[in-house]
Amino acid sequence: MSALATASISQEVTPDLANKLLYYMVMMRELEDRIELKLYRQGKILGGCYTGRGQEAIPTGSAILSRPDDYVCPSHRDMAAFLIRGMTPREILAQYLGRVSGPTGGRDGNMHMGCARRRILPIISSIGASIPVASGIALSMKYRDEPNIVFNYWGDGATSRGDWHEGINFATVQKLPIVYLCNNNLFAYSTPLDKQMAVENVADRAPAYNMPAEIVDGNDVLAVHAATARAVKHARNGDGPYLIECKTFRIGGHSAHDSADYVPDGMREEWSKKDPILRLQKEMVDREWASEQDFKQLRQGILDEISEAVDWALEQPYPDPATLEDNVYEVI
Ligand SMILES: Cc1ncc(C[n+]2csc(CCOP(=O)(O)OP(=O)(O)O)c2C)c(N)n1
Repeated sequence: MSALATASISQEVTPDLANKLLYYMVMMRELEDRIELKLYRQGKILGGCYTGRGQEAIPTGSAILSRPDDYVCPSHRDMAAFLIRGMTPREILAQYLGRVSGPTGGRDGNMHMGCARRRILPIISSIGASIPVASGIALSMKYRDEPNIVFNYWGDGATSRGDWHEGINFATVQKLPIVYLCNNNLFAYSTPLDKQMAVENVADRAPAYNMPAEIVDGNDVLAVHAATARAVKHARNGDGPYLIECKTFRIGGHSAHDSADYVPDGMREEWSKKDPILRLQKEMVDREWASEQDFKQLRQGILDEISEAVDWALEQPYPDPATLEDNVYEVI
């Protein structure tokens, strides 16, 4: 089975679900903006700073369908997946600010974070490396006869790595319960799609593994949600992995230091018109579920929540240098 289909908008969306989706997309946007456009520029965040501006619909529309005992393996563009799994803005900000109260206890200052209790695999910096690990997690679930599944996220660039092919091959042969979410944002750092793969779509790679795949508009959170619901049903049913290729665009640079001058003129402006947040808001207004005033209130509440979390995180201590050698296997 390898049908490439364009998902239609789910008719089963309720106002409650739409509000939840909107909350997480706006929280991701505003939290990342605070991190990149303020804290990073104030010199409070060191090292790389990666955001998923314009891609919020992908982690939101999919991770919202995860159950507490499922596992999520996010990429560096999937802040909403962390939020949906229960990681708080306070914890995330403490992580970025290198404080002891963050998920890595101040060992790292960006998105290389996870949480075993919430079943979030930490982001692995080496692109493509999460795919075999996701296979391993899913295999353990299968061995234990657990009814859980894995959500594994990555970009188009990851699909040209050997790890991707090995991990997918193993998962499909073993019929592992995995939903793959590809954010195809048309660039892997500065490399455009046609310079790193000879097929038009990432989904075109799926038939080689006898894996079902579909292509969706990654800027349409309802379409991502509907496709994920199909994929989840497939994976929970024991029918093996399922790939959803979400077509999108990275509105910012690869990371905060990147002005992305390699992006052709006009492309960013064109994609900005397809902003996933504005799109859901329009849908909600058209269905008479919310008004512009509601959106303003929601955003203000989120901004207040973030400001409170920033103040809290800035008061947290840095790790004690005496703990430097804790949690390492061997000190040479
Ligand atoms: C093996 C490896 N090569 C290079 C890098 C540096 N790097 C980090 S993210 C990235 C781009 C990845 O592109 P893609 O998988 O499409 O994800 P996107 O950043 O577009 O979401 C690169 C080249 C890395 N982390 N790992």
